[in-house]
Amino acid sequence: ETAEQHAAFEARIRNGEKIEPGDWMPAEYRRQLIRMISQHAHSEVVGMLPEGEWIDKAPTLKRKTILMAKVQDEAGHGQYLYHAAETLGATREEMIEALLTRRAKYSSIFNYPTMNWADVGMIGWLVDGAAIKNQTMLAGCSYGPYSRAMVRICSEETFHHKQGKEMIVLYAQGTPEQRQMAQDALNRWWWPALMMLGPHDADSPNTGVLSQWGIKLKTNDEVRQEFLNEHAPELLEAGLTIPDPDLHQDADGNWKHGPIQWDEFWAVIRGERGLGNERLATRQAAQDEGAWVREALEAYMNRAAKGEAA
Ligand code: BYC
Repeated sequence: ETAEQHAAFEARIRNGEKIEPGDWMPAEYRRQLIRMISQHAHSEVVGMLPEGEWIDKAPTLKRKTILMAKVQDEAGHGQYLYHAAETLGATREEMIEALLTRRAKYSSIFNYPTMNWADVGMIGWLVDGAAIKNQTMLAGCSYGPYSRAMVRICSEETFHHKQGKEMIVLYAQGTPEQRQMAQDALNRWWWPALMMLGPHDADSPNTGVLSQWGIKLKTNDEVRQEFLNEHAPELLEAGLTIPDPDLHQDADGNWKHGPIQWDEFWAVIRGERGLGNERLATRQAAQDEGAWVREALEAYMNRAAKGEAA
């Protein structure tokens, strides 16, 4: 890597140009993108598990079809994102291996259990709401395939967000049991949703280089502030109580949260708290059970290459 190559690359970023597969890029730019995009893909796929558990328990056919469509969308998002990472030279096999051996992370949020039906609505409202704030920012990122994947993913996530909010607002106005179910879900998902947007900026080692190269256009705390400013007033308006005694609006109109339990965040990521071990065991089982399909495909491709396939 020469100083000239770096200077030309930095100039392209400054001009707002998209970097495309095959263009020259610093090895660290490629590494950071593979890390982030593959972790994002793993999050989509693991993210199917907490909600998928409720498909056969949905209270009505309408809710069931909405949930099935949502979970299917997450699988599609995983596909686009694995493909985006493949354009950087990562193989699907390496990425899956990194997930299953814990070398790659996935979002902390999916290690929390879904305890009641309102959790499905709360995930849509809060988790998809947080994801949209983060991903709208990433839609402007400097790597072409990732930024274009984000545009489509965000439009699908907007439906997910709306169905979650519609469900929770309805339950919050419903019977005492429904109101309690919605409140219980908020009590459990509020803090994990704030944490999911990543550590505070002072504790975020990757933000510097990601911002310099136009991958992250906002910091973790900036995105968290946007999330809070939209969701805190809407949850309160729905008649729910946000489980944070320190929550308040400052003189500039920004909503401020109390201290976040970062020990919990890191313990959840390491699999010491929550369902990390169960989630990975489920993915490992899916990998093992799908082995015969991959073998059959490979045998077919080999025969086709020799001109033998019918
Ligand atoms: N969980 O330097 P930092 C969805 C890690 S799926 C686990 O700030 P960065 C959906 C971080 O990786 C939404 N780990 O990192 C799907 C780093 O460790 P490594 C998923 C986390 O990259 C189904 C270390 O902490 N979205 O919407 O600058 C159903 C230090 O952090 C987390 C994406 O993946 C976390 N929450 O910023 C419903 C978006 N946060 O890798 C919904 C793409 C941080 O150095 N990713 N870490 O070992 C990003 O935008 C950024 O990677 C982050 C973190 C904002 C998440």
